[in-house]
Amino acid sequence: MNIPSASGVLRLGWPSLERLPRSVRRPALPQGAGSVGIVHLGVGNFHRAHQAVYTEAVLADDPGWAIAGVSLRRPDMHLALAPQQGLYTLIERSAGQAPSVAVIGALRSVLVAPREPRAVTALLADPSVRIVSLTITEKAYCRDAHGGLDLADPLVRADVAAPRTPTGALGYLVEAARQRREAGRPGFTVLSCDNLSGNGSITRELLLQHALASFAGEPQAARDLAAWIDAEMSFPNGMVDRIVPHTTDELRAQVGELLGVEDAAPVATESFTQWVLEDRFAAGRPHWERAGVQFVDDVAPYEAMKLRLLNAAHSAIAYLAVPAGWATVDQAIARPELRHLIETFWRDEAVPCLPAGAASGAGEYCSALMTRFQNPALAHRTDQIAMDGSQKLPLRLLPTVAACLATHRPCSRSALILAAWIRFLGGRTDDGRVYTIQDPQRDGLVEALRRAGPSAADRVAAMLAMPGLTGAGFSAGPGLIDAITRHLAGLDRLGTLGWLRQQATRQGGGT
Ligand code: CS2
Repeated sequence: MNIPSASGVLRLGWPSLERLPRSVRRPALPQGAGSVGIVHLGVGNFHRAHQAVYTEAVLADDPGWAIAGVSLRRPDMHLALAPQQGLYTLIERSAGQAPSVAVIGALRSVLVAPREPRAVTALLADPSVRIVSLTITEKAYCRDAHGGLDLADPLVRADVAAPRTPTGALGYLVEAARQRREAGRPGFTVLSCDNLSGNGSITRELLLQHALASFAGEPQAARDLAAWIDAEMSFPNGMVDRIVPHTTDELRAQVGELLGVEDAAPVATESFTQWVLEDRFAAGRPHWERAGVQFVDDVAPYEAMKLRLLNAAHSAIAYLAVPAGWATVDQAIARPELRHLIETFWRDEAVPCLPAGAASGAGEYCSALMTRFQNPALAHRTDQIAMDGSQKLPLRLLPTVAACLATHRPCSRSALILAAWIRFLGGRTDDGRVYTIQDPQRDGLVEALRRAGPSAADRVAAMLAMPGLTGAGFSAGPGLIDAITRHLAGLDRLGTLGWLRQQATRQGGGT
């Protein structure tokens, strides 16, 4: 049955595939072929443009690894994809190249956990599922200021209090493990695809803590479950990389025109893509190496390079661009003053502070990054990257700051980025327009800034005192505090562009 959309245009789906232009790549397997071997928690655009695409590329040879998606909160993805039988358009756009368009069939369904929690646990406990992958964003790992499981987090508290009816990702994984163990079924691989350094190791640690806390009333059972998880499941570390903007109405309209049918959830991305994984899979894996996944013994150098160069620069761009009113990354980086900041941040602070083993090839890596940031075809919004700074900055920027401090290296650019974040939290552009701040710690941050008042020094002190921001092993000394304060006062006084200009014309500039 062809499903017409509200506008009367035919909807993307198996029946309408034959109408698509020849140039559009079709799904690897015919309708209904293959079976689910992966459950993915957190089906957003990143998953659909990254892991699902690698999987799609090998499904013809490996048909047992199709993906069942789970949304842990909102029904949007289910609502968009169910009428399309899970199919969606992937459009790869790079500057000066014709876009490449494909319909992806690897994602078979999307369950909405709050609506069908039992179906989700049953799926996770099904022995044909051998990998459970995650893109749940940094905040959903529920870590405390020291990186352990935050037992005070409302999600963790609820799941620990009622472990058989979980709501959070960790709670679901614990319950799946418990059910599998009880039923004598094998464990599975948990594959974190979020931007945390040591994402697999962190997930393992949090899951063990969650399991122990969940059955704290039966200590022996809790220990047995944790031991089973440790023995039967695996948690490879991985580095994922692809820039994937949110879907806009404009993209939907463009894809509709290109395809001649309507897709409610197309996803656009760049042609660049990278996935580096440790090859520790408890119950097998697809032949992802055939699709370009790099399997290595140690992901840490790749992760450090990506988080501290790409993601840190992204956040720097976002916190300067949003107050300046530069809507997209390519627009922002076209400003020579901002480009200068990013290039000197890389050259003088981030690259020299990379751990041994990560720095080789950093020069070429940075120039390739600049080209990716300049891609005008992506229209990657700066307010998308600006979300959740309290969760992201400790992972992507603070390791560089900590390494600079430890080696007595000036870190004025990092200080400027931190100042930009504090100013961004003020919620007003340079010309006084109000914007929304999205951050799980928003209320606390905004309230702390309000109490601090207008003085730059007081605002910096208030932010550095926030639990979790600076985390374990990092303490800002007077030099760094002064540098952040000077940049914040400068941004307040001259506005984003004025202050960046002044900085760009100065040479050096230590903390
Ligand atoms: C970005 C990332 O929004 C953000 O925080 O820095 O999503 C970034 O685009 C990806 O990590 C690129 O691989």
